[in-house]
Amino acid sequence: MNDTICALATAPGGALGIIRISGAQSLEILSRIFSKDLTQAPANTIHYGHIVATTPVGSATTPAGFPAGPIDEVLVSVFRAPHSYTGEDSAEISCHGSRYILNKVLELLVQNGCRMANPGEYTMRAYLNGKMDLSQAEAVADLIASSNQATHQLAMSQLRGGISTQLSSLREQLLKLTSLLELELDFSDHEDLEFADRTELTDIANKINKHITQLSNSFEVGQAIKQGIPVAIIGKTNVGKSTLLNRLLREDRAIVSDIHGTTRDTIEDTIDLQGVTFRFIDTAGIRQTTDQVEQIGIERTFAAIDKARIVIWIVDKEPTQEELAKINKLTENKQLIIVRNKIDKAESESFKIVKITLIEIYAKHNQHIDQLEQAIYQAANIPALSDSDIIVTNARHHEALCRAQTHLQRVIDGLHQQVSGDLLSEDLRLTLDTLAEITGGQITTNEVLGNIFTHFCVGK
Ligand SMILES: Nc1nc2c(ncn2[C@@H]2O[C@H](COP(=O)(O)OP(=O)(O)OP(=O)(O)O)[C@@H](O)[C@H]2O)c(=O)[nH]1
Ligand SMILES: [Mg+2]
Repeated sequence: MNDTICALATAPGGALGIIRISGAQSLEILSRIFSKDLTQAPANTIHYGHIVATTPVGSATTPAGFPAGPIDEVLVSVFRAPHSYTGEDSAEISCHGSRYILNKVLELLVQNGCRMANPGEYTMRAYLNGKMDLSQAEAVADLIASSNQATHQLAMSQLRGGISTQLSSLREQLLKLTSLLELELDFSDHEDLEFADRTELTDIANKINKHITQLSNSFEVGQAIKQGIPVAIIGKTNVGKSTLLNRLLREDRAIVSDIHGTTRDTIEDTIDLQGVTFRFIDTAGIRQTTDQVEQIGIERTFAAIDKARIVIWIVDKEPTQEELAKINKLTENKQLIIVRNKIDKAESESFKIVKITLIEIYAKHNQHIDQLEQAIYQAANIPALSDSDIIVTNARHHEALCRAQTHLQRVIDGLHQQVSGDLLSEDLRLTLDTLAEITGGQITTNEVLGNIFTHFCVGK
């Protein structure tokens, strides 16, 4: 924490490259290689100048491996503690994006006293200096990784303290419960005093439990949004599954032919619908076959159904009641969309299927695909991604919420079984501590922190 660190903060290949420096010595070290003295530079100022291997005043000889003249013409932004990203004195050098220049500047910084930063070290310092809590620090990594509107919005809400707010409200309620319980303990000898009875305590505990459950349950949809919502496209051979995949992806991704059993393996790709990523999986058509390879493909179809949240079942003629029953059983707990393809084949009349989403398309000529996309988006049942709807996306948070639930459940059971207040207090304390791990209140060991921040990119 005492070192002054440096790293390249931008991806290679751009017109500019930004080098970040942070730590107490930042401006002193930088001044040794910059054409101006920045040690007294005020906070939040930008300085134009040159990076040079030898300071203009001082030694005249250029170190081996460096050009005699300026290395680059740059802008330096100066930040002062505590008003910087890390909370420390820091600077950002905007260089030209040449790999040679950037390497030379970093080399010079290290020669003059900086250490190369570890992945996520800037954000870790920001956390340790109290600039943000741990869940916000993790949101920074999610924000950098966000690739669409939904993942961006989830990361932004977490960065703005969405989860932290929910947790502090839970904390307040848990503390209230603790104090009511302690009141019971302190005055339990006074028979004439009335306390909150245990039914009331149970009510409060149940309310908290409901809130925690809601948060931990949101993880499933959070994961789906982060990784792309899996949609399996299934049906008999030759009904047009691969044609539909190609229409949805707007490219000829899968081979289409009128030979039954064309697709023998699963084919996956993603598209964004209304800012949410969907992962479509085209599958081998389901039929009786003696072909071993096709049989393996069909087994994969069942595995794909298993993993999917949404199943699109394509038919080209009216399914029998028996087929319908089979599909319903196969897609229990999933959103099923029945798609009738080849509506151009005029001999078929309208289906009599009721109560199930049925979309009619003409995949070959790209007709009604937009209607189907709308149905897919609705089936995904994405909650409104507003600030008030907190969706847990982080596995560490989810794990802590589940543990907190276990502790709280012991409190609820204990209240019911007339367990003594001091034992209940202990479980309440564990619930509080476990929830505090999410924002970092109870996490101090370097190992745990190291683990969280190594997943960041260098320079953040
Ligand atoms: N008439 C008509 N033909 C279609 C339509 N959609 C697809 N087809 C044709 O149906 C045949 C089968 O299409 P595929 O997309 O390969 O069907 P599949 O379900 O992937 O077939 P398998 O991979 O064998 O299971 C091809 O000849 C397509 O051109 C449609 O809307 N109308
Ligand atoms: Mg196919």
